[in-house]
Amino acid sequence: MAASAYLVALLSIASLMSTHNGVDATDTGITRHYKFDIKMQNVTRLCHTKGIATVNGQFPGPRIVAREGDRLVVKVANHVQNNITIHWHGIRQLQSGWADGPAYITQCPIQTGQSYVYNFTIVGQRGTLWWHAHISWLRSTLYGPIVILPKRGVHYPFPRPYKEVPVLFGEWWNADPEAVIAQALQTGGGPNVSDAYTINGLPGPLYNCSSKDTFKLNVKPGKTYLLRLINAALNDELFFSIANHTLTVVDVDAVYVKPFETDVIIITPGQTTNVLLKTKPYHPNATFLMMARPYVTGQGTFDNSTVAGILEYNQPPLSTSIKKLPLFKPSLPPLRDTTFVANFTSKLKSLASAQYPANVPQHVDKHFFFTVSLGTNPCPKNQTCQGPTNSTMFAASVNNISFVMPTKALLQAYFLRQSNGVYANDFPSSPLIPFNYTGTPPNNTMVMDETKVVVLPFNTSVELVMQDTSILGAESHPLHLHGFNFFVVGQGFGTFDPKKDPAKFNLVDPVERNTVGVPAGGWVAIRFFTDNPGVWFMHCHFEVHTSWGLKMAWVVPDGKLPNQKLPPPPSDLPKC
Ligand SMILES: *[C@@H]1O[C@H](CO)[C@@H](O)[C@H](O)[C@H]1NC(C)=O
Ligand SMILES: *[C@@H]1O[C@H](CO)[C@@H](O)[C@H](O)[C@H]1NC(C)=O
Ligand SMILES: *[C@@H]1O[C@H](CO)[C@@H](O)[C@H](O)[C@H]1NC(C)=O
Ligand SMILES: *[C@@H]1O[C@H](CO)[C@@H](O)[C@H](O)[C@H]1NC(C)=O
Ligand SMILES: *[C@@H]1O[C@H](CO)[C@@H](O)[C@H](O)[C@H]1NC(C)=O
Ligand SMILES: *[C@@H]1O[C@H](CO)[C@@H](O)[C@H](O)[C@H]1NC(C)=O
Ligand SMILES: *[C@@H]1O[C@H](CO)[C@@H](O)[C@H](O)[C@H]1NC(C)=O
Ligand SMILES: *[C@@H]1O[C@H](CO)[C@@H](O)[C@H](O)[C@H]1NC(C)=O
Ligand SMILES: *[C@@H]1O[C@H](CO)[C@@H](O)[C@H](O)[C@H]1NC(C)=O
Ligand SMILES: *[C@@H]1O[C@H](CO)[C@@H](O)[C@H](O)[C@H]1NC(C)=O
Ligand SMILES: *[C@@H]1O[C@H](CO)[C@@H](O)[C@H](O)[C@H]1NC(C)=O
Ligand SMILES: *[C@@H]1O[C@H](CO)[C@@H](O)[C@H](O)[C@H]1NC(C)=O
Ligand SMILES: [Cu+2]
Repeated sequence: MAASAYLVALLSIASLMSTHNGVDATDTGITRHYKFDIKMQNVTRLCHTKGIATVNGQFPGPRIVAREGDRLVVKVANHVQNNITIHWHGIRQLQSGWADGPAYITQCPIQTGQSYVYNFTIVGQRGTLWWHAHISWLRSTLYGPIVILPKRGVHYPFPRPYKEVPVLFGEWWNADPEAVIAQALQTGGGPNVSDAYTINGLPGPLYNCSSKDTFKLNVKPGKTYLLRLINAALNDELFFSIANHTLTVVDVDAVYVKPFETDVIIITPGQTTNVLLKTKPYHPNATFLMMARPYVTGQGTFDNSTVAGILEYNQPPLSTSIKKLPLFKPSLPPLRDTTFVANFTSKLKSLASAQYPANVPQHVDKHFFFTVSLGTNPCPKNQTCQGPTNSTMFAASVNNISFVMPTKALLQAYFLRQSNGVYANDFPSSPLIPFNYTGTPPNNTMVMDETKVVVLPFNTSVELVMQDTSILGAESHPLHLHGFNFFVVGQGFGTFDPKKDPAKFNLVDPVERNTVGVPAGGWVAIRFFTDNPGVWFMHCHFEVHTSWGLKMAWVVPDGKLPNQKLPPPPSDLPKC
């Protein structure tokens, strides 16, 4: 078994792709085994060498490749001093909530020397997802791609690419990110910003001492490449562009979209975007930079640097060498170009074809209105803090509740009917004290610190409007929902108007995804259907905001039918 697991892990996309034209349409999926050994590895970036937590010594971590319908069995063994969990970001986890991974939500952490087997199937998804650690800030180095190919014999709804390339954006700190967030939570201030962004772990030539650490994409003329873009950065939405090349967006968050062309992509942490890159018909006698840098909405300091990689055509004309070719740079939107972002997101639509329908809930059983916001907690009495004032610490909240992490896992507490003392069921469905959310902010910025959930009956269609607020400055928040995809039926700036705005909702072909940017000073409306029993985390995918409490959970009890029930926990589920 160990040998075959290793073999599967070594399979490249290319070798899987070679069987892609098979004719076996009755494929019901196979089981793919992976072994993830969490261990320290010394790596050097920006002339700093440090030990980082990795999977199997790789940074970024290993690529998981599977087909829609396959089962994944991943044994995670923890050989580092930190507690670890792994989350399979965007995987629906139908009836397999025990494998979802957020620490203290669906499981206790895998402690040093322990292991845990994540066992789940991929149902009805195709495209790119990713895995990452889901405890504290350890995902800064523990992340990797999940490539989901269509079922054997099923084609993409776009021309078959010549090659497929995962492109992961990350964020690098010379310091230990665990020390960075620990310091911020202690002082109440904003955490130190990163030292670089990375493409596939490499900062590239625009940073000091990093030009050899550059991601290079070697291409042939006249071919179509599928780039699987993943934003694994901790705290930054990113613009991305490749000089002199147009990209065609075909899939987001492992759901096909109506293709559209663009020179620039905006991608929030947690999101994935598959794009087709058509290379020039002839060798262009040039090389091209691909670059990413942040889209910024907040007031705080941020890492304003730029990561670059190189798009290089192979076999330059005999008379020239690659080094002598002219280099072109893409132009990226200004850091605060909200107009570009609104324009881009308005172009995202579900494919909504007969084969890939958009099953948008047309009626709503339960309505929710959540503010997503910054706020404050009081500074401990004997301390001077670095929050917005010296007597406050930064916090963040949903409906003014800053979620307090329990010390037992919610899913276990729910399943064993031991929620008493762990969590309460009375998370409010709308703010307790309404105000003009995008007008003059209230004087009192204090949050309530609680562990509360919403219980949603099985088979319920839910509409959730998420509203940013002006408390401590409007800022966009990439909200990620575990356990479900949702349809983004509407969004806008200012305060949501329940009388006028629903009339403009798109219930025909809205984009379906698992992470959506709530616009700075605006709102977004999503719909989803509770077809999955379990406890499902929802949180801002800016890690700093999650650390400050911008998170909550939904509890969905079992349905009546046998295939609507959560099975008992696996025997190796970690304890706490
Ligand atoms: C990393 O480097 C340190 C200091 O040079 C060394 O002690 C340690 O053994 C190295 N760790 C690994 C996993 O190579
Ligand atoms: C994974 O889950 C399936 C379905 O419950 C089960 O048949 C299989 O034995 C499990 N595999 C492992 C390695 O736990
Ligand atoms: C954060 O930055 C400050 C100022 O540069 C520095 O003194 C501090 O050590 C840094 N904190 C960490 C955890 O690296
Ligand atoms: C790249 O684009 C620039 C302007 O954006 C143009 O001047 C240049 O000729 C282009 N180069 C190639 C090789 O396409
Ligand atoms: C590239 O250079 C070669 C040889 O110098 C030349 O034949 C070719 O036309 C050039 N191609 C383009 C697109 O400029
Ligand atoms: C980034 O921020 C630093 C410090 O605020 C500033 O000096 C620099 O000009 C900024 N760089 C860019 C590209 O905006
Ligand atoms: C949106 O972007 C397209 C190009 O992609 C541009 O033609 C159009 O003018 C933009 N619309 C707005 C409102 O900025
Ligand atoms: C503040 O008081 C608490 C308990 O009274 C103590 O544990 C902590 O070390 C003190 N902190 C400072 C900065 O003095
Ligand atoms: C905290 O801020 C207040 C008001 O700005 C100021 O009067 C006070 O001296 C500050 N305290 C410390 C310890 O810096
Ligand atoms: C909320 O505040 C904004 C900005 O000041 C203002 O434009 C809007 O009219 C206010 N809305 C209501 C309902 O008062
Ligand atoms: C809020 O603060 C403003 C000025 O900072 C003050 O005029 C107003 O009375 C305060 N409102 C309340 C409810 O305390
Ligand atoms: C790891 O998790 C256990 C169980 O929640 C906890 O008791 C322990 O303090 C944690 N250890 C570290 C190093 O965080
Ligand atoms: Cu946020």
